[in-house]
Amino acid sequence: MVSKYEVAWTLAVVGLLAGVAGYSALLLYHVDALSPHPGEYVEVTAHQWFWEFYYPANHTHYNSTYNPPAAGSNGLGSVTGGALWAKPGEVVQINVTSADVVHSLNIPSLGLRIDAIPGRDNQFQFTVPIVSPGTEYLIQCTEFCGTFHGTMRSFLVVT
Ligand SMILES: [Cu+2]
Repeated sequence: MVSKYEVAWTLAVVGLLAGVAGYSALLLYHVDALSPHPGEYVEVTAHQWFWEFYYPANHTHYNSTYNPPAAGSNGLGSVTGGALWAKPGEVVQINVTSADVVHSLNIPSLGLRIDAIPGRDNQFQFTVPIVSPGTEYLIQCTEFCGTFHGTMRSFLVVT
């Protein structure tokens, strides 16, 4: 014979699991939701071996050029020509794709990584930390993409 306690604890567990499952499904949906009005929108195209940043708002393309640090210094080197420029606290949407092989856009200090895959647009939004203008965050390709993979760098520059 089934006791009323057995029925009660079975129903309690079923209710708890259903609640957790429902809440997880909602959360998963919202984690990937994109804001309809990002502050900055940038199309990023990975190339062997540089980053191309396209700002549709003013129809401008910038290609990054990596300049290695001077001999003997242990700096990161510099990047000229192209960067991801954004204001502090701004929501930035990036669409990441590749013109040749698989690359990966990584901003290690922000814990951000999006694969750049030929023929595919990977969309992502993130909020720029509220820091003083001029702060730079390293962008490094993290998918081995050939000879000069290690120099495929740029910066997120807070303006
Ligand atoms: Cu790469």
